[in-house]
Amino acid sequence: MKERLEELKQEALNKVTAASDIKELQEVRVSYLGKKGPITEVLRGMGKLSAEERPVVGQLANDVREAIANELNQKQDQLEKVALEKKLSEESIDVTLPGRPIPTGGPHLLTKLIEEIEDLFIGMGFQVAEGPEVEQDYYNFEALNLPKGHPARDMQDSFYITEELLLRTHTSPVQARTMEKHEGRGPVKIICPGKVYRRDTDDATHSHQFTQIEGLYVDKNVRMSDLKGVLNAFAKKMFGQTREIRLRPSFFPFTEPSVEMDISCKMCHGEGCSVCKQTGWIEILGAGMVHPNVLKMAGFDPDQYTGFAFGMGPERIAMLKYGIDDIRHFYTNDVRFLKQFHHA
Ligand code: 2U9
Repeated sequence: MKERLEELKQEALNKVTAASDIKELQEVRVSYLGKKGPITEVLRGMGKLSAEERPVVGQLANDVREAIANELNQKQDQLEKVALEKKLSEESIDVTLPGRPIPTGGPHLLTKLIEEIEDLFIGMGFQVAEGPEVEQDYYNFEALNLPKGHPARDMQDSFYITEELLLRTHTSPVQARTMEKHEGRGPVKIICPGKVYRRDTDDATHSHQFTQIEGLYVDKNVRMSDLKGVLNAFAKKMFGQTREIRLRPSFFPFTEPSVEMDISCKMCHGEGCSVCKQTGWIEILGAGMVHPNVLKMAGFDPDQYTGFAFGMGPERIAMLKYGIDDIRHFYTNDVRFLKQFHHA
């Protein structure tokens, strides 16, 4: 029996030495130290031994067991260490490698331009006002000196929802609503950016939906020269200090007198070229002194209060500023177009 135990010990230790991974080692542990293993088998046969031999063989069996278990544990530690080192080396990260760029979006060119224009006017004391895109006929037309039957409110030109509701055709109803809220007391000094809708067939210069920024300043003693000063400051900040402005007489139902503002052409410095259609000037916006009827309808006394208003199309401004030749580029969202105006 002693020889058998020594033999088993040697056999087990050889297998421990030969084991190359933890799984193999576990198999050795189960087969030699498990309940059905050969050492347990030897111990079962101890009943046949004499009383003197029994404790000696028992002690030896325990020593063999312990020796195998020690060897197994040591080998296990060693294999675990090797496995951990392998895993760590495989998973090591080189933090000095350059990162992979993640594509990011950004605000739309029009959004950025509108915010830029807002900032310019905020710098001159204006506040930003917004209102609904589905508007009442009253605020969109009636309150702006466009009574029912007026040629400028042709049903063909507007998206009507019901007889009294439509998609706003300009942002002017926001000014009308804001004035009404002031209950006849100035000052009202606001700019109103937003989407507007017209029943147009889309082409290079027309879109059924586009954006506007309109401004309104109503107070005592607001004069045409205030309008000219504000618009001149805006044009120079937006297009460059060397640009000149000029006002030409025009007509809008909601302003009297009305003007259109041009800026001098950057391309030809007033000489005449294709950009300015040989005139040396480029039309930028419309403006005027708020019509007394509009003041009255919004609850302001036209004998005490005067005001100026203006309106512009951010698409047109962007097209001039960046040489964009088709208004549809703003709305078809081709990323090759959009990306050109996206600087992180
Ligand atoms: C109130 C009183 C007056 C707003 C004005 C214009 C002139 C104008 C167009 C230019 C090109 C809009 O983008 S565009 O299509 N606008 O020329 N808008 S004065 O006048 C108002 C508005 C509200 C209560």
